[in-house]
Amino acid sequence: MTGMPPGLADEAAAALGEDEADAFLARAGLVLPDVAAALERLYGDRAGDLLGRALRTALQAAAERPTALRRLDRRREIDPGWFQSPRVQGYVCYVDRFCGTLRELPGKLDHLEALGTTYLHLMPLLRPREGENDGGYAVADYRAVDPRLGTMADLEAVAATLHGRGMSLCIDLVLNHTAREHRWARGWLAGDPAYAGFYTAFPDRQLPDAYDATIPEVFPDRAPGSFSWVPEALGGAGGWVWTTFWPYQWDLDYTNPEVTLAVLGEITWLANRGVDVFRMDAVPFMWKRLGTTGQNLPEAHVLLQLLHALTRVAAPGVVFKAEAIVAPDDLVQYLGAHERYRPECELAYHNQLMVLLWSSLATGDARLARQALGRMRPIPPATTWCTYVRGHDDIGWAVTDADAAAVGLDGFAHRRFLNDFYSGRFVGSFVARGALFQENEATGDARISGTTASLCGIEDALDRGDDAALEAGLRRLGLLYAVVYGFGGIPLLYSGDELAQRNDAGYLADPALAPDNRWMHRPPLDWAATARAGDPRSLEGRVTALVRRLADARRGQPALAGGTESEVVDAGSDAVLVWRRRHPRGGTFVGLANVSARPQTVDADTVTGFGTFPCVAGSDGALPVEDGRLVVPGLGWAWYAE
Ligand code: OTU
Repeated sequence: MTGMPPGLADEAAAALGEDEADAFLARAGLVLPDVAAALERLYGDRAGDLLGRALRTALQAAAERPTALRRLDRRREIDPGWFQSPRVQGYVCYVDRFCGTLRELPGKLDHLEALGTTYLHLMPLLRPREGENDGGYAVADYRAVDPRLGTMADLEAVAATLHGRGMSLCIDLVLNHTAREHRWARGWLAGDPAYAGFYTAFPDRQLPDAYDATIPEVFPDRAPGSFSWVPEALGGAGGWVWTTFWPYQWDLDYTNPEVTLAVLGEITWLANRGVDVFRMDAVPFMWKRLGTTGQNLPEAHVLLQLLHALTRVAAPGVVFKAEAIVAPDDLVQYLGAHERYRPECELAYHNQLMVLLWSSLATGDARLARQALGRMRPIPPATTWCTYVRGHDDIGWAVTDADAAAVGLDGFAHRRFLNDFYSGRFVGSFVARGALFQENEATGDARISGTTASLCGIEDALDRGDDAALEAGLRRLGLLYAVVYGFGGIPLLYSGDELAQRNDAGYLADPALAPDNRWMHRPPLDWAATARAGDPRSLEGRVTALVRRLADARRGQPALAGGTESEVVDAGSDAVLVWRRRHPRGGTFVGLANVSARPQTVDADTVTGFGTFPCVAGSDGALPVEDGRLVVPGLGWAWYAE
């Protein structure tokens, strides 16, 4: 049995005062066995000494925690499921592309409030390296804001303003790697003993080749393999530095506990600036082992659990969101779905739902979605999903061969079909204006870039002046967001989607952005179009009205709270996705979405009592009943609830 490190209780009392120290020690005591076990698992003999140092890092952060944030913590300790409420609805944007700078942000919150936003995810904003920086995912300093966006004081002011409005703030935390310009990387390269072992370099290709043999490539077109030659490495002899992503993003080596402690210091320091949710970037990659894919290793989970527990000892109101774009069985693990539950991340991106929705629209068939969603393992009640239609990244077709085979599809052929379809190469039911991202000649893999509206066929319809195609495109966009807002979990509205913004070619003019076509779906928010959104007949007005309708309807649905999961139901039509949620404290919610262009009927009785529930929202109002079956119009959706 591990005890509290000697002296810690007195230090806590001195740093925090009696009352706060009591709460701090209670929190620490609760996670102590798990933290000690995690340290031992990762660092063996060194664990004993590390425990004291880790808890002292947490104590220091607790002592520095501003009063207003402590008050928020207290509220969240009383209501630990605060992020599971149906009133929590997200908006995702880049500060510069949304409003310019952090200073201007508080003045733009009315736009968000009108959309029902209570959770704001600001895309990478910590100081990145100069020049190419992967959209801010190459961080040179975790304790500074990108000067183009403002200062740390501005970020704190934004957090305080959001909290004042009952909103929470999410920022990206990129911990798999730093920019090669980060102080730690410079120190390591220069041989400073304080940073010894912070990164990994090999003198020759022997081990890099051995690792590369089983690690899939993330950016095969311009960054093949997982290592980059750095002439200054290894004392000037040169070495292959571990760089999973771009050559300027150097992977931190978490087998070194000094890295873990340093990172804990950065997380807790940022938590004290007012961040509520950390989007933990690229977590599957944080631990490596020869002969594996280098993703989703058990130690990566132990590491996350460790960082999570210690962060919450310092800042109990803070929540982690996993960004793990991996296969469904691997994905649920980030929510702590282990044999024995240990908190890890409270939130994770529901990449499966996102991918399956786009797949369903392309085929006009919901069977694959039903199959893959239906067999996902349950997630712990203390966690929930972030559901989304589009994000800042490409869409990678995470459809497993097994799920494809179960509905009579060939996985590889289906993924290829989806790439053809969404890059407009497939002349099918609608023309999606996406582009291929990271086409890999060797494996035949590729991913898709493009905005929601462009992928839904809206851009093509507008260009051709085809009103019927435009209507269909709008119905697709509406259907996607209706599923995402009604599925349970935090729905994320991606900036620009509220205005059906199309692909943006502006990035091609900037040499640092031009080679990465993900920028086509990161358009600056079109404020002129927000003015048009006041006109309910305009394109923008219609989409904005739809989002507001979803947001309003959602808020009033207790069954959309977390703590329970959606169950996918076969209601007798292969083209209609039907899901049902039952809230433990009463209330049932049923959602339907017809992914085909033709009307379909579903069996009202299959879904218990379903025909008798009132329709709380829908593309076409309450669904008509014919011969005991409900008729769902083409690309129509409806929410029913009792
Ligand atoms: C993330 O994405 C970010 O979302 C990207 O924008 C960054 O480029 C990247 O990390 C590096 O920081 O592979 O294609 O399973 O899929 O972390 C995007 C997680 C990515 C990875 C994901 C990564």
